[in-house]
Amino acid sequence: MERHITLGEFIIENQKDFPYAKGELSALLSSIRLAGKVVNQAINKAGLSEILGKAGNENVQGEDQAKLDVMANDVFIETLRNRGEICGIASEELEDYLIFDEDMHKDAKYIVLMDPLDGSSNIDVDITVGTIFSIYRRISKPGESVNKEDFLQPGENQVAAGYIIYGTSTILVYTTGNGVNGFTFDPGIGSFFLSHPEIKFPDHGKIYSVNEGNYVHFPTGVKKYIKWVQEIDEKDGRPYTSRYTGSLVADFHRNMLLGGIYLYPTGTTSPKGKLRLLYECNPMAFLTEQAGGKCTDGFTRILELKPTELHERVPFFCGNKEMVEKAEEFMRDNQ
Ligand code: P6P
Repeated sequence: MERHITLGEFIIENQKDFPYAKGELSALLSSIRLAGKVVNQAINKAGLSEILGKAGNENVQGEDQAKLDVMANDVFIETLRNRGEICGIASEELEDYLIFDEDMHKDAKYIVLMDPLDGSSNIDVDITVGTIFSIYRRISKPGESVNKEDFLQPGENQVAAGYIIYGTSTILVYTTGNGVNGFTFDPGIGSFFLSHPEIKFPDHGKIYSVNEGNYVHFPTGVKKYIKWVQEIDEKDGRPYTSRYTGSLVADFHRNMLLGGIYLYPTGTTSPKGKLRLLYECNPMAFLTEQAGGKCTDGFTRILELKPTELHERVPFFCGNKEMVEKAEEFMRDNQ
């Protein structure tokens, strides 16, 4: 009988994996776990509580904010503010970063970057959405003021990253650099239980995820890759299957479990691609590499990119190593 340990037990058993193993990881992840439970409950009853629809304002991306976007952002910020380990937060939903400067934060070592509710355009039509988070050690010294450089670190500096997928079940998936593990929420008990130990991309993938509505705007290399995956080649299992939900967390989770590639290339409507380097690409890239996959902007490893601004966007090629390398080959040959 497989032992179903809770997320809390798992974190404590693996505390040694986290730098300064003085319980910081436990505290950080337990606040993310708590906020995830609150957001999960709000999402599950959104249709009944007048919390669907637009909040009537735009976020820094110029996108209509859904009421649940705002709610999720507030829940994570307030829950994380209650931790002494965190000195600041940057969120896809906020123009600038937030500094936590109460006394309890003065010796804090960590910062959190997050997309509190990714894929929120799907909320009103009951399609899976997710929360994405990254944890970094601050660069400024405890006691110094938190500054923008703390938030503009390359993704390879992440000490932890993960997501919560609010789907047919709610699963928290995270890594601290020692593999990827998934925990399914049992609402009857109110705990997350280890359900997906040591997740790895399968050796071969046959799923491609891209919004082909933007095909005419894609770089030639992507157009040729898409035509290649649609050719008949029984030995190679082509044509591959197209699966695209409009929710990165849902497409990523499925592709990591079943094998696949997710692409958000450049296009005239998104000259640098749509996905945000800090809040979507870096955490997913950390998870990808820890699960044996590959994640680049078509040419360069995502985790090595040096951010220059909080909301910068980059092209995103993410998934099975051999699938990403094939797409990169088309990009190289068609520059
Ligand atoms: P499009 C959601 O807004 C998101 O950031 C990802 O979750 C999703 O994969 C992508 O954008 C969808 O973008 O342009 O295809 O609707």
